[in-house]
Amino acid sequence: MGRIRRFTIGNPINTEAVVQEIPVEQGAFPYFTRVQGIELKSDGDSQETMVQKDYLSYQMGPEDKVYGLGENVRGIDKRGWVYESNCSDDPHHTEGKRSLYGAHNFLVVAGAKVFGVFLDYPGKLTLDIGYEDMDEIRITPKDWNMDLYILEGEGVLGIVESFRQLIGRSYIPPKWAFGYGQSRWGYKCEEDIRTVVKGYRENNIPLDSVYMDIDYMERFKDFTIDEGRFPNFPEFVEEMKRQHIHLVPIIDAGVKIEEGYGVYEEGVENGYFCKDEAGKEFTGAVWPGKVHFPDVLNTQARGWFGRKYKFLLDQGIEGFWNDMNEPAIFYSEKNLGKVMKELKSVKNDNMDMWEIFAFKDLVNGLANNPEDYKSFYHNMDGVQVRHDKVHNLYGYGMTRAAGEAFEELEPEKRILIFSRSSYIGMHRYGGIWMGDNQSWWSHLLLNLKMLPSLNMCGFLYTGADLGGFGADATEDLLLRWLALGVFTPLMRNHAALGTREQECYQFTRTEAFGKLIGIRYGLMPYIYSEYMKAALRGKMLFCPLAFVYPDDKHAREVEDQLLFGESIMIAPVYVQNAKGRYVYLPEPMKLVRLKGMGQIEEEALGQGHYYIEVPLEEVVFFIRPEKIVPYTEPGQYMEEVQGKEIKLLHFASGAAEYELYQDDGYGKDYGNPAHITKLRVEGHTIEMA
Ligand code: MIG
Repeated sequence: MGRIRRFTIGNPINTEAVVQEIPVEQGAFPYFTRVQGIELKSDGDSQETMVQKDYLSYQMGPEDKVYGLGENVRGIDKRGWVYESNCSDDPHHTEGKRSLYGAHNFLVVAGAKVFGVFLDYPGKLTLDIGYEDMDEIRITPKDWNMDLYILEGEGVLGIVESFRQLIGRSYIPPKWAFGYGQSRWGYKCEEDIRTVVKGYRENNIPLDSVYMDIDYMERFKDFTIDEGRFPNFPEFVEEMKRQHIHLVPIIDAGVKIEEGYGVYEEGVENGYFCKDEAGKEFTGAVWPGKVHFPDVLNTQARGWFGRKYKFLLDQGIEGFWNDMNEPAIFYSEKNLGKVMKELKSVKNDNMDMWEIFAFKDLVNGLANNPEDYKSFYHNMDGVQVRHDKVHNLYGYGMTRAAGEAFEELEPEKRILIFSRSSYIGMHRYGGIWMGDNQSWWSHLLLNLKMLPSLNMCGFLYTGADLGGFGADATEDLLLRWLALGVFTPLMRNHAALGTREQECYQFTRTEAFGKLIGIRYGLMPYIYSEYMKAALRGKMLFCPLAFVYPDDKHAREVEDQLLFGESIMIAPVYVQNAKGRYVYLPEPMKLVRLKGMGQIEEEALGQGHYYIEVPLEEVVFFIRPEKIVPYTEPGQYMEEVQGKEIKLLHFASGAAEYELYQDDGYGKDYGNPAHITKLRVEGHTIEMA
């Protein structure tokens, strides 16, 4: 095992990101130096200004690569950009952004020296990885109160494994949550959901869950059901279960202000909401109009909010997604008044360029305004903390609320929960989805690149909105995206209100969709086993080639292929109209071509570069030497796959072994050795193509 060293700067807030007690070392920390002083900076209009600099600096070598940062834009190698940890509700995941919904401050530098660094700091943190100076890492927190962990060990993988030990076991969802799910913002009533289920079942496209977006609620109030749209909800949940469908409702962070609404009234009575400077409930606005934010960083308030999920558990619900928990704020009551006044002063009948810009900026600046985040407070078990100092913990707190409550309310049963916003530590309580991406080919690739970075930070149960959330999806994009989604633990197609309908049955090649998603179910023995082992043993599920073949200079550069579990390498097609793609094999591998589970072609290939044809309807992957992939016959839903005969794909020349993990998919006796079955094959001489 590697070495973990902890250094404390100032007086850090306890985020509970880590689960191991590491003694604090005194003295200077290794690798980084703190640089302080005055710097002249040009502002882009050739104006020079003096700025105070104060950051942690690391001088990168020419060969250094920098991995990590979980959910973020750009590459697997993070070098060459400046990132921020500042959880943001931003639906434009473009290269120019610095922050998405999560804050995952873990990096591994790999070059002449290999080490990891975790900055346990819940405020805004700037991570410049070769932006100001191509060869320097500069890390700048808002204030100097943090725990800094330095990790050393056997290569990148060794360091990641010690980090995962440090932060504790990743969340494990119920098995049905590995099935395919359909979602869309806009399903409004029972009939809309029935139509979706019918569309899938009639076209023989497998389906396990349908997600319920905000419209199921009564005027967007958490823990309510609109009775007009869902006249008998428990009965409807049952009706869906009879068709083997799990309904997964959304929960938003803001609680509507409304007399007579129990959640609001209890929250006010007990002081469970975040307060402003004056000690009054802070008022922001989100979907329901004005809301208060539950103080999920306070133990009592967290317990209270978590127990509210019981309202839905009691009606047969077994899974949830937590949204808007950066927290997103459309506007605050206080700022709205100010902006309205200022708007009047710039508005006239003939606005010039500057006036119209000012006008637009004022309006756009209402949402997620940094000033608002400085204007409310948490009661962290007796200590008043201004929100911006702990901003990145809010989504973590909300999902922890749910996770802790599930332990109490359903101790024997796994409940599905995943969140939009997160911080390291939250990976123990739930998964995350990657937020509001777009129906763009570049976002298919971004989805792939984010997977290993998230795994490094403990987030294993994750996936992107397949087909893309914003913008209109095309049939080929959805097919290609599903061919990646076949491997992601969360496999969910989700789309925004107003975009083209993208349920698989809306397109022409329904048979191809059925076969493609069928592959997910067929490979479930492997997918589930690998997930469980990765979670229980603290390993990567999706791994960059560079981590496994560090001495192979081609493998080190590959950013569009990943190892998935111990046996498989994937290389999805992410370019429109491409008939296939180039693939690099760092060692001999067996190509497996699936035209649905019924038609499997195999071909052994030597190490090297190949152009591989991949028709739209097919899934292609590669099996590593002496490795096994268990599979089975697909089904229309998870329960239909459970217990079917296990068959083996393999690429073994000698005797090879595989540990198959099987359990009932609900229980929590994870460590039970009876869950592991050792599979063996006696290989044979392999003919290379
Ligand atoms: O501001 O609930 O990321 O998945 O469909 C949009 C509506 C609010 C954002 C989520 C998205 C969801 C949408 N929500």
